[in-house]
Amino acid sequence: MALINQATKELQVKLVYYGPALCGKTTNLQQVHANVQTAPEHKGKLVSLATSSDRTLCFDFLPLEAISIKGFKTKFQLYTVPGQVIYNTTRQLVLRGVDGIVFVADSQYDKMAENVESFANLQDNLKSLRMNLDDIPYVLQYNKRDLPNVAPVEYLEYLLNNRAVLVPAFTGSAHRCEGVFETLNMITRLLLQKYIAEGARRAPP
Ligand SMILES: Nc1nc2c(ncn2[C@@H]2O[C@H](COP(=O)(O)OP(=O)(O)OP(=O)(O)O)[C@@H](O)[C@H]2O)c(=O)[nH]1
Ligand SMILES: [Mg+2]
Repeated sequence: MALINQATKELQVKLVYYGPALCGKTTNLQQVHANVQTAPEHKGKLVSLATSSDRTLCFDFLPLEAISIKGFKTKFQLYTVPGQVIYNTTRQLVLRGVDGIVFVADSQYDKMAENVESFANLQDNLKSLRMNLDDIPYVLQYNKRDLPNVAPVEYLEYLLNNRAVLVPAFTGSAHRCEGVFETLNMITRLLLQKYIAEGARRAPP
């Protein structure tokens, strides 16, 4: 759950990058860490627990302190889940207390079943935590657009962006940092809108 302190105007939010194995979640965080425009003291360490072949074993974690937005000093905690199917318990743990989600899909044609399975797994895991994707801001990133065998964006939209409310979707080539900040900026904007609006509703008249 986001921690909002109206007195000190501080907001702390947890963002989780979700998606199938090898879709590029960790790469997104590495690019954010390498390229974010923030004072060094506001950029935390990128902590990764990986196997010897660089697959996320537990999670990647990157704390970021943004300069104040609309008067709120905002801290973002960015996590990725391990995409490999066997690590579902870890995915559930990482999702606990999530405020916003970036679902990273692998655009390659032969990854469509894995994308759909991972998106369904996300909804199942949220349910097991008594949460609902309808209530959580999320965006989609169609990654690996640089590869030759990618599905058209319309097809990815048809498969993944077909719920009652259409959500923002971005194409990306995360290893070249393309689409990485567009995606992050949008989810942070959605979160700030949500929490600042909620804060305003709760504020005394
Ligand atoms: N061609 C290409 N390769 C990419 C892109 N994004 C990531 N990769 C590569 O894909 C591989 C897997 O990327 P990761 O970021 O480790 O994937 P992940 O989603 O964290 O995988 P898990 O931790 O196993 O769930 C790495 O070799 C990346 O360099 C991209 O946009 N295009
Ligand atoms: Mg990873």
